[in-house]
Amino acid sequence: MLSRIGRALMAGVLGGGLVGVSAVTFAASAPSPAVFTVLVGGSSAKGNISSYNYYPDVVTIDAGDQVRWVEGSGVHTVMIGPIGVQLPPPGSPPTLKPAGGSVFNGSTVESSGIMLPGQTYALQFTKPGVYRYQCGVHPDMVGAVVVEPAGTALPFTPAQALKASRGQMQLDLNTGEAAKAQALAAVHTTPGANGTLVYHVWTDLPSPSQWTVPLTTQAGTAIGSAVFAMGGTPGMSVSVSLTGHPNSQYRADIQLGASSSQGRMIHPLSAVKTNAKGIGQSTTVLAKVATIPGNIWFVDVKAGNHVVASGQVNYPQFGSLRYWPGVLKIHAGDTVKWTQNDFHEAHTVTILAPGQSVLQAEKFIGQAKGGNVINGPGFVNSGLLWKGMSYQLTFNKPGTYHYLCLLHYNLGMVGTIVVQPKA
Ligand SMILES: [Cu+2]
Repeated sequence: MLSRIGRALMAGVLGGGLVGVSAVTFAASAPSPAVFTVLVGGSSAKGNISSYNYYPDVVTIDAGDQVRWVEGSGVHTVMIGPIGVQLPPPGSPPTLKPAGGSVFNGSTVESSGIMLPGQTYALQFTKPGVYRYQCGVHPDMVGAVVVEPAGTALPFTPAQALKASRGQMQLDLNTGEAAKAQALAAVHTTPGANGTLVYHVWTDLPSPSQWTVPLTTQAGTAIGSAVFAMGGTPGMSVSVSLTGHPNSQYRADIQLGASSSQGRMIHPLSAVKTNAKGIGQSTTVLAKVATIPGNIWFVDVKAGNHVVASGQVNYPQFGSLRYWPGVLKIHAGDTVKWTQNDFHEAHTVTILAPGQSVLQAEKFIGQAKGGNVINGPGFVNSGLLWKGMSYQLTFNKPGTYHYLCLLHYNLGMVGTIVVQPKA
């Protein structure tokens, strides 16, 4: 379904006259200026899975139209600036404060400040262009607004765009639900010292480290794929495989916000040379790119300047704000090792001392406290755990130990270790 949306979007943009290719368009019947809604963050019915995306994360509008962001789940911001201008890094003070007004003319920096569920933020766009925007809290949460000249026929009406966006959100949440099963299956033990066991607990959920994007012609025929492999050193590799004309060369690149957007290319990829059978493959390493954004990238394959195939990168963005498993039974002397899996967030593993409030404990949020052995009630804190980091704690005394994440306890990120007497 999503690849169809991607193609419809691509066809619409192509048909909008940017490259002079005629294609099916969906003429917007909304009043002008139209108001396009973008959902910010999502969560599953049970609340265990959160998604880190803007929906739709590419919204195509006409100059004069307004985009209205509606916060759905979690804590996010919207920050946008001129094309090519580096915005302040997420988490830095300017990204968390409101800035600007209600009109974006392409040359200012506009910021919503912190948005909580139910809050909205609206901007009218007056200058055509492709604008990337970001969340000031989550480094990999980005979106794009494609502003066409006033009067251009658009790929989606506001109602159609909203409907497509719910599909995007569901894909992210469904992928997160599938990762949950993987998380629970990963709980295992390894031998510890003196006949004890080490229990391996995951904090949050891992995102796919590899992602395949089908490359299709405008008519919808699949001619190849682009495979993104993350977590490599350095950065990410992108392998483009395709079947085309024999003994030919095809250009490939990554575009922002739409296929075939002249001047919007963000990463060139190595050319693909086909053999006598028309089969070719190339691999490009993007050294400075660690993860891919949700849906704002398009891979284009070109013969000369003509786009022969394209694919939208629908990379799912989700997390869980949970420990897996939430309740664990061990024996005195055993060790629990937590490993942080998600790149969207940092978490802590924190046990409060008797009578200690979360507010008191939060003063030490970034500091490891209490060591790696707990012999009874007392304050223990992992410090901030980012993706790939681990923390371990040996429990010597039987009892029930409740722990929490200092950043997300109020969203249900709590766990329990039940320590039984030595077996
Ligand atoms: Cu957390």
